[in-house]
Amino acid sequence: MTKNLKAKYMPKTEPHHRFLRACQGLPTDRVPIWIMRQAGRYLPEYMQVRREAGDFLSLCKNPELAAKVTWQPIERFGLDAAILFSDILVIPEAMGMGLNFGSGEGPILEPRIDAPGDVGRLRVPDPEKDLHYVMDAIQAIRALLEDRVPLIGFSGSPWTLATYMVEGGSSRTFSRVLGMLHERPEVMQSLLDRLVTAVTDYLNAQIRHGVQAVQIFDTWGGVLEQDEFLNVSLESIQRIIAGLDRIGPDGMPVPVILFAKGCGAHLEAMAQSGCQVVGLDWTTDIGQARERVAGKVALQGNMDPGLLRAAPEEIKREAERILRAYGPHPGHIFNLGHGIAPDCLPERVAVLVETVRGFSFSES
Ligand code: 1CP
Repeated sequence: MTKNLKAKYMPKTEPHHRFLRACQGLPTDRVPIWIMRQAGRYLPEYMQVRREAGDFLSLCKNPELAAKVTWQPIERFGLDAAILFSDILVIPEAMGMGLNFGSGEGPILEPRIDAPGDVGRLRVPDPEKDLHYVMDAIQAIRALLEDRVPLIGFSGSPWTLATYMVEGGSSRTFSRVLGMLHERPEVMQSLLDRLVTAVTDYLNAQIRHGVQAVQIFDTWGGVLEQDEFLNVSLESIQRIIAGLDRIGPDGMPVPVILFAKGCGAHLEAMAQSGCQVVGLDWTTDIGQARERVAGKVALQGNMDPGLLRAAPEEIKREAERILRAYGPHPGHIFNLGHGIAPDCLPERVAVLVETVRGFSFSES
């Protein structure tokens, strides 16, 4: 009797989805897989919905269509997690910047941030109001998923968002944003501080509305010199993680995944940031990475996205090499080391997913 009562009223803290279990380092029946940028231009069905929406940003702002494209790669490949269809740059837009995804040449943010007064004019968004379309999309996606797979929410890191805001878009040299960091560090710090508040509020709102894990993308962390990565980018990420509500509305823990591209040298520091999972790009050996952080965090990754252009046998061989390099330990989530390219063939993605889903250590 006491036992039954206990079973009924104890909070359920052990998830059943293999992706969420792997995030917590719990054993799984097989290694879960999802793919960064899994919903996108390489899928003909995505292009069709994008045409229906008119353009990319209108698609992000239409909750029903955003839910539809979130579901497409799950349905096609049988992936183990869905990721909210949105973009990291909706935050600078909600802070008051103009955002345009021009055809071809990448995003444009204007007017770019330069003077201290520009930072002062940026508002800290109220996610329920200024980003309500994201919250509506989360609810629409959860309804469509029917708990078949968990939903990952996300944000860019303050440093990565700052690169786009100061450069006015994508960059190859990062000269303006690095110039601000070195020559006017106080302006950079005030921008990062504002972004820490904005991102913390935004991720907490995503959690309240039903995302079951969150990923922080520090795509451009690797542009920074070593101490700068730790003191500038990772420091601001740590403040965000410390401010997150770590239990979702369903009473389950909400794991945090930290993906910082080009930052494999800082694995130990990232593992101490408060996150549960570190995402690796393809330049670090995942077996060695596991030895460096075993028991502290789970690892996500880390196949070179360029290898999806290789022949099917080579894709299979590489996926199996990564699975064996990590070994038969809990806490591995298979993924690419960065987002999938728009020219990738969906059939090659299917080869990868089937390889991971069919892999078992007992047969190897
Ligand atoms: O349809 C289109 O033409 C738009 C292409 C596209 C898509 C599908 C962009 C433009 N963003 C997205 C969606 C997106 N972006 C998702 C959700 C989809 C999914 O993962 O299934 C996510 C998580 C992002 C995150 C994002 N946007 C990052 C971090 C991840 C990464 O790849 O490093 C970054 C840096 C962006 C900025 C961005 N968005 C889009 C472009 C062209 C860019 C610039 C990239 C650059 O500067 O190189």
